[in-house]
Amino acid sequence: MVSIQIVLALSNIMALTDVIPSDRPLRVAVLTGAGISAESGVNTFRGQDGLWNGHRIEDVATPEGWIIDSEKVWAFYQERRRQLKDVEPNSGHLALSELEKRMEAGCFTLITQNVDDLHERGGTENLIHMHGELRLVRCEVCEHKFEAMDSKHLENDEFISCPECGHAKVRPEIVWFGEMPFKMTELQRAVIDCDLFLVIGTSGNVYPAAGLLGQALSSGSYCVGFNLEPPLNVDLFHEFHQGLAGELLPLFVQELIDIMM
Ligand code: BV8
Repeated sequence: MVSIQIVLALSNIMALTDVIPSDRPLRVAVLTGAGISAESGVNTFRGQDGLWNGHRIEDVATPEGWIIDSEKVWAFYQERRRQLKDVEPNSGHLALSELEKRMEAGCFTLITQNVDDLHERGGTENLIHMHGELRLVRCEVCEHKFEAMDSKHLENDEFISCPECGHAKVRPEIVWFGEMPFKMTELQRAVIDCDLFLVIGTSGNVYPAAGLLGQALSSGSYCVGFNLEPPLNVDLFHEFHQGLAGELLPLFVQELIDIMM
């Protein structure tokens, strides 16, 4: 732990002080991926042999997969919804919500690729779920969106019909491969306008999420990465810290808060 503190303290203080504007509040944008939820017990996407919870991603996270085998896809998301009650936010989630509390209103945006609800349960408020939310389902006929977390929704894997129009089979409110991520304009604005861009717990495999780092860099943001392994786009960071988000983030956030004071 001491070695991490020395590394973080030395690199952060020298560079971060210059990032903070003298004439206006600091603006921070954050992008998180499955790695920030890993210490809470939520499986990441790419660690095992290309399988994810025992499934090929193409079979369970694509519109084609939904058409071909809706029962399999529905059961896959029902199981992940049930798991939400067994996991809690970890120190990485809590560190980010502590940072948001110290920022001026409108100066902190957290963009997550994750569909779990650990950031909001950890206290983050200005949050964009660019790949959707496990807790929600959507009617493909009338677009009605609602939470499906009651016991009546989760006691079995029966399809849920739309309470608005009666359509027999609502879909997960999830962005599958080949579908456009949510709120792209809003999140790109936050990334382009920020002074400091933090990228945490993502392998840099999936676009357009992985492309946000290049956009931040070209708009002059100071870009800092935190990941267990160097991600595919590691060379783009001004600073990269290798390790567990749950250990690195509390230290980094405290250093940043001390500098901002
Ligand atoms: C789109 C919802 C266009 C599902 C998800 C070729 C090149 C470039 C792009 C493409 C291409 N072919 C196809 C594409 C596009 C495709 C894509 O990027 N494919 C990749 C695989 C090549 N992208 C899309 O389809 C996107 N849409 O492009 O639309 C379009 C345009 C116009 C009109 C319509 C459409 C949509 C992508 C969204 C897919 N949905 N999630 C679900 O969750 O059920 S993506 C899925 O992957 C999750 O959201 C996940 O978060 C995301 C990214 O994965 P990571 O978060 O990075 O997770 P991963 O396991 O990979 O890595 C975790 C990291 O954490 C690891 O590096 C590990 O070392 C680290 N770690 C682990 N523990 C810790 C840790 N770090 C710190 N601390 C720890 N404790």
